[in-house]
Amino acid sequence: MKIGIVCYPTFGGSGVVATELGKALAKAGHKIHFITYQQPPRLDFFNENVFYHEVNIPTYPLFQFPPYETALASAMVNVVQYEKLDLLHVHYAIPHASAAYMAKMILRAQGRHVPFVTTLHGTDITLVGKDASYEPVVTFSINESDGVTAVSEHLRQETLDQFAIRRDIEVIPNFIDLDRFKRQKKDHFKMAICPNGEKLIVHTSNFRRVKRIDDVVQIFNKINKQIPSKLLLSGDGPERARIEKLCRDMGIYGDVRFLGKLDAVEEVLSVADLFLMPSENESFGLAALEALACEVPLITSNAGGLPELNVQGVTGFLSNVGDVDDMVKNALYILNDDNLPTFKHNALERAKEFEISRVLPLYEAYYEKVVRES
Ligand code: GMT
Repeated sequence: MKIGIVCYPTFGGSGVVATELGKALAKAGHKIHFITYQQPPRLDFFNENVFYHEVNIPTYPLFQFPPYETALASAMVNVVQYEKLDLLHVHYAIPHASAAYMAKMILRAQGRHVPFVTTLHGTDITLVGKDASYEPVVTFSINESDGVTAVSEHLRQETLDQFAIRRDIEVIPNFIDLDRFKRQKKDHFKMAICPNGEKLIVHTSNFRRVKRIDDVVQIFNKINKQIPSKLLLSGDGPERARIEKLCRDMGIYGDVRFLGKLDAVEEVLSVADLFLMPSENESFGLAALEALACEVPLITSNAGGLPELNVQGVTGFLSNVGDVDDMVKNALYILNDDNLPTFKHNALERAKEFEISRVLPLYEAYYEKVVRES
């Protein structure tokens, strides 16, 4: 098939899912056209089936807010026309689904039919989409999509609960490429960070409030008092400066390292003993799946779709949002040398259930159904 993929070119989350999906589809022989305002970070390889179309967003003194959605819809129209696409797949509803609807209507007026699939990733529903400023357009464009997928059963249910949706939503979970995300031998790195055999705890995110990074720091501080440990924080975002100050104020800055946005997060995960994700909400938790693939057990909240990934007492533990003491108690249990090897083994076994080779056929079958029925 010839498929157009629209996404945010982000280091994590929906941008990574969209890019990795496109790469895998291209390897499977489909022609994949990425339509984004910037090269997605993971689109870092050459494949004869991958094409990149940058959305041009001209500015004008009148525009306090350049009309991105208009530019994106126009780009979709052009790419569908000239590349004769069979399908558009937009990741993250806002504003990609309404732009796709606009493109579809323009193409229809020209006598060309192109269906579009919208994948809901989480905050487009749980945070931003619910806002009254966006809700009518989000509801409309979900209902008008030719296919809709959500990355967890929880997100599917929440979408049905929060919006007036009158169509089916297919659950297709996040996935992982185990050829890339695997535990690598990085002993020198571990020695440099943990010279005295400390345990290594990792958190990766976009440093937004929804990630509850205060809890990450509090959990780490309490663990460190019982089991000498170090904390690596990878990623960047609006909360980072405040969290750095918090670590200084708590007197633990020497045990915490801020790594910024990393291309090869799997290298850090390769030396980790525990991954923390105490999020307020998390539709799936792709970063936690990446940790599992690198044999790192999880301490997570039980929010959103996390119970669909993290298996209580097997791959780690889940606690109520904000229950730092329970998370610390569970973390100490995992980090006990008698328990850690079992959790690491279980982590990889669980990650295998989300291997990309299992999930790719679900998308392919869904595309075929949408094209057939639209
Ligand atoms: O984690 C983020 O805040 C980024 C966000 C995004 O939309 O890029 O991630 C969401 O989509 C990911 C891929 O489907 C999910 O694994 C994340 O759980 C989800 N984030 C939230 O729900 C907060």
